[in-house]
Amino acid sequence: MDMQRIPAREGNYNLRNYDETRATFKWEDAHKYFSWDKTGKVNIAYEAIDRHAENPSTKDKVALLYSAPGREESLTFGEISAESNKFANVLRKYGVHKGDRIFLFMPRSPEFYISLFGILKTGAIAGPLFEAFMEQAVRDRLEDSEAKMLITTPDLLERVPQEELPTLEKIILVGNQEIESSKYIDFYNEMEAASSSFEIEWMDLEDGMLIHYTSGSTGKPKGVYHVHYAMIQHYVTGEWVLDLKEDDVYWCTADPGWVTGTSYGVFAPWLHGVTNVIRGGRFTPEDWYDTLEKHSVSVWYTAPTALRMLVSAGEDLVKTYDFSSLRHLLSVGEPLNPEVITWGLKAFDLRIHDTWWMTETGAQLIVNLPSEEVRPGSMGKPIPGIEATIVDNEGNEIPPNQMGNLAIRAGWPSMMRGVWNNPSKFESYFINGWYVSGDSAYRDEDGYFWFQGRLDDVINTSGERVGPFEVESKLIEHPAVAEAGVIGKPDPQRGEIIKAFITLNPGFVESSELLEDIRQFVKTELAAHAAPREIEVKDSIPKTRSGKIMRRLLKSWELGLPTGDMSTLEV
Ligand code: 6R9
Repeated sequence: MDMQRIPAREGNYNLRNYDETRATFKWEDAHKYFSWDKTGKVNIAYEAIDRHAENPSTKDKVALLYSAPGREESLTFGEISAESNKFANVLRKYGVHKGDRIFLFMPRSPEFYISLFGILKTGAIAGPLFEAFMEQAVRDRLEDSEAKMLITTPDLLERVPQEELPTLEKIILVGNQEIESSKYIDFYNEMEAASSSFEIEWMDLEDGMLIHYTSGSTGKPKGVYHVHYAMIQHYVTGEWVLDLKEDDVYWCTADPGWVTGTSYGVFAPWLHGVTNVIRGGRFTPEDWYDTLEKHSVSVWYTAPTALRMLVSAGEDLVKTYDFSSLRHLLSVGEPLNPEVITWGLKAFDLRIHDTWWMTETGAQLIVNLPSEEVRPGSMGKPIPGIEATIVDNEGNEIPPNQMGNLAIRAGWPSMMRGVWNNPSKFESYFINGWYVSGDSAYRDEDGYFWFQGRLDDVINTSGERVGPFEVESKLIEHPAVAEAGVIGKPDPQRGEIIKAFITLNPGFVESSELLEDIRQFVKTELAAHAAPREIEVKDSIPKTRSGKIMRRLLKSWELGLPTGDMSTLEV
């Protein structure tokens, strides 16, 4: 079943002795990299930014290399430190304190990163929102977290239902606009007046740092809650897995609205003091290649959908660029097809290193290390400090080569510490001391893990996690839709696309205009990436006797598979 195995090349990798490190490593060993080893107090903003700004040899090093259509900018560690101090002062002035939830809803921009570190410096908990979210998605998240402030742009403001968010005291607007309400604060005016020195809030290791909302198969999105101590794992995986070295130019393509865009788009590179490329917007293959070439990127962390798009763009395009600086390639978010790895060897003369983890896990857990053999199709092996296994439904470990639920021994540093407002949801992840991921996988005799699929109905489209329930709920708000069932349909480029089955209310007749209207409705109220690419009208939607939509049956229909046990189907 294995494709050809790809051995590691000779190289000066940060982690060269996996087995030995695995046998001896304790998380406490990594405390020495941080100032809290002496003080017991911590702030990730200090370790990622201020520490390098205080050091004369790194103060003027470029931290952020930003480019977007129409804007190019670079900021040093010293500048981000000073600017985020200013922003922390602005937040303090308006009453932000430790533990408050402060949300960010804006495109990737230097202001985003300055604001994020400003928030963290006050001890508040940051909540980044993906810029494509529409009103419903924004409302759900700000409501559930009882956000006190929001930083956004005038363009995005119309998607914020302010009247329905009683806890939202102020909105900081990044962009030129007339300020008409006492609720609005002008980012640039306030920054101009603010002092660039700030007494950082020293936190305990287990104090809150970040909330990322993510989707499950039922209910509204869950606020996955992370603490400052997570940084130890961001740091260690930055060293071992990203293989970061002082002179690297690193680029992670993920948006900071998703966990990869914070853990590996912000924290891991800056904890290592590495120059970090941030590219705004969604891309074409030409944009990706331009960015890699223009900034002489040396370490690139991206996603299978992006790589598949590059494959489709063809090998001739690759040959027109100079990628001689590139030395390490990584992927996350979806299964990485072996064919893409084979293509990577040809196109870049490099292996692509798959990594597995989740919003809930906060950092990489199962990875392909640069010094280890790559088995194409496998997610790799657990990093030192992590125990991973496969369990059955009762939480008992099962032998190699048998499929089951991928599970991790609970208690690693970057593990979520809660689901906001939902302790029972949090508890439901754990059984017998294992965190149970909901991904099915098996482990081979040599300890490599092989992803098989999701065990629930969560959809993974272009690496973005979408809950079918949210899409169904939005669909039935459309006047024409009576019932809806939503599934992920396999797609060669995007992994899965969203397909909706609906029934129509009396008086509505199926037409392509109507279906397009329904699609647009989801797109404009929830998010573009959550809008079904395909909608099929049915006479009825199959449900269990207790009224649950049988998404699995819909999927079997779609794929032309046998429908299996239908004994719970409503008749
Ligand atoms: C970091 C991130 C998590 C889900 C996860 C799994 C899928 C992630 C993967 C992978 C196959 C990999 N996933 N990495 N599937 N191979 N290397 O993506 O977090 O958005 O929470 O998604 O993504 O199904 O459970 P998140």
